[in-house]
Amino acid sequence: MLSLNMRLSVFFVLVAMLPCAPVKAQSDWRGQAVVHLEASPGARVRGVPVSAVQLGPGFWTERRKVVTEVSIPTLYQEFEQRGILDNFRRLAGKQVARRGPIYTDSDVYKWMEAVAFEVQSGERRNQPLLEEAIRIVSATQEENGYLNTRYTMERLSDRHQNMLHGHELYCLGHLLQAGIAWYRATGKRDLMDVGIRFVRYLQLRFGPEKEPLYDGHPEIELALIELYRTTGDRSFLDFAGYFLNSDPRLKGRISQRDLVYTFIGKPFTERTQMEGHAVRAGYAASGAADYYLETGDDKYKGTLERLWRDLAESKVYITGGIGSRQTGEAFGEAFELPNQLAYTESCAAIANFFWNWRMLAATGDARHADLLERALYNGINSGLSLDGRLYCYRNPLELSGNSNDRIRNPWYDTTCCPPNLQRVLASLPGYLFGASSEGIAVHLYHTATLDWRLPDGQPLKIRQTTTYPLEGTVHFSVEPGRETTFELGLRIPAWSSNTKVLVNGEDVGSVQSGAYHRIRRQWKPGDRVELRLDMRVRHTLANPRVRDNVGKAAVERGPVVYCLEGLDQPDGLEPEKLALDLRGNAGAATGVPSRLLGGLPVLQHPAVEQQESPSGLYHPRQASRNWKPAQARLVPYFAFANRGFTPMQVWIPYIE
Ligand code: FUB
Ligand code: ZN
Repeated sequence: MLSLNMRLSVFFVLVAMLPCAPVKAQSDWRGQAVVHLEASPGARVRGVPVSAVQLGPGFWTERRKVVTEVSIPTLYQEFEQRGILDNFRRLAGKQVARRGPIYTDSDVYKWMEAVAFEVQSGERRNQPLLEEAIRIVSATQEENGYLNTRYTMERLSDRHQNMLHGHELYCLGHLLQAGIAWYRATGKRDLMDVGIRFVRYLQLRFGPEKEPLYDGHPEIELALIELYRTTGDRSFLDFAGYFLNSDPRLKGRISQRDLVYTFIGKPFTERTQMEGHAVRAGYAASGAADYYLETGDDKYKGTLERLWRDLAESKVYITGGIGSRQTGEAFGEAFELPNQLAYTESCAAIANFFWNWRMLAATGDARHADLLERALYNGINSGLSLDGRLYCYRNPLELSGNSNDRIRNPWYDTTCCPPNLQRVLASLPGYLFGASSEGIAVHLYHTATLDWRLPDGQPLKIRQTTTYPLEGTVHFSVEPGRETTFELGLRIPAWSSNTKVLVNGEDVGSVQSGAYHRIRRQWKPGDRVELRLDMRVRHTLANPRVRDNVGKAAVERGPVVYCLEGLDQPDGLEPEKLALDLRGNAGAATGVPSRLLGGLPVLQHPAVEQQESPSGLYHPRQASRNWKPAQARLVPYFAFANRGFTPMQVWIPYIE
């Protein structure tokens, strides 16, 4: 009599020998956006392909250049030096030990996805490395479709044994996303088919009426839904729904602690707040938004809206970072937003960005674009050093300048953030514009040319020219193939309180902030639009329930949050003795553009310096404080800790 395990093995070998049900890929691989919503019933705004947007000179072009020339090749070297690629070669016979944490395969896949996005943009410098990585990865797939360097050979018996913390499906999700991005770059299915074979393997064994399956780190949902969009195979969407809805047989099998930490184990629609591990919760919400976009299920929409409000109204940092607690890398309670202890992992800000992109697609609401822009310029952008060699895992809002706190590093044992940052920046052209049944929306401002089409299929080019976020003026030239009526929607950020829009030189009148300004008219080739955003320096206060920020203000300019770094302060001014002077003309800060800091201005801000520091831990309150006028220097937050160890703070005491 064969044991159960042996019978299962025979079964899987037989299944592997059956011809795999072919999955047709949608033919127009060139026309697919990062999140491809062409046929999605719940989408009000859809993205355009990365290849349809050519970025011109400017802020993100500089950042992307650094990613291409420095970050991507150096991370590949790190993978080689640290045996991460050898983990795959080992399965093809190389005599080495497996290295790295259980989820390290996913770091390679995210890196691959980043390069595939570059190729979508026409940047082929790193393509040979990617092709080599595809060969290495593909060679290790088992006959039955399984692929993971951890749960094999001497650890084969661990396979599927620890679904809660094992990351098998998390790694597969990233493999699928890499395969899809590569397919959309080249039309080549090789890597995507590797992922599909793994999914088929799972679908044979797991699911409703089969063995229950769950993933302790949401991610596969996003990937499966994108695979559905790419191939049209509905079983992938249903499989994602199976994870999101949670197998009813799991009820009672997952502890309360893990229900919170992993954000799985009960139906997504029963969630009432953002909690637990921030990346997991953010990816789960992104996957759920994808599910809504494909199914139009209103229960999902209601839950998503509720969770989003919970986040936006009480749990997001001003930098767009999320996750307050280092323990469990988790959300805290409402308004629990410590600065120095903030966990704010780069991946968590990215999850916030992904989620808001999908919410924007579902609703068309500018608040989602505002939040994703906030995360992009600040909490995500800070994760990559200016030279592209170092990465933040945490992105705190205050640092003591202690050299033990090595906030930027070339590598982390858990190196999830570096390739995640790379894939976001590589895919960025795909996030500037949106298309709807009414016309085109502009979500993000940067010099760029969109070469796309109108809903009726006729070609349309839009060129934006700007130095944003250095300045707030954006010029558009609109080039439809012929004269035609459609809507051009310009996002007016909530922070732009005095905005002007001119069409062919004529002021359109009042413009509402925090909304899309929709210009519906008959456009003819050569029409011009000018947008003038309000780039005055702003002072922002936090709700007093954020105890760390009481009596402090943050300084913002456009989408960029500023911070104060000790090394910039003149005459040895000590940051802890300094308060911003908001009396009189609070907007008196002036800016001097600095090449060093992403080309954005360093702000000279009126301040006061406390003369005597009272000694001792406690002291009587003084009736009047002895202040001396001073000038504080502020730099963009994303550039913090690029010039050595120095104290830093985003929230700064003020007098008024
Ligand atoms: O568990 C995989 C990744 O490692 C998570 O997304 C990050 O938060 C880090 O814990
Ligand atoms: Zn990370």
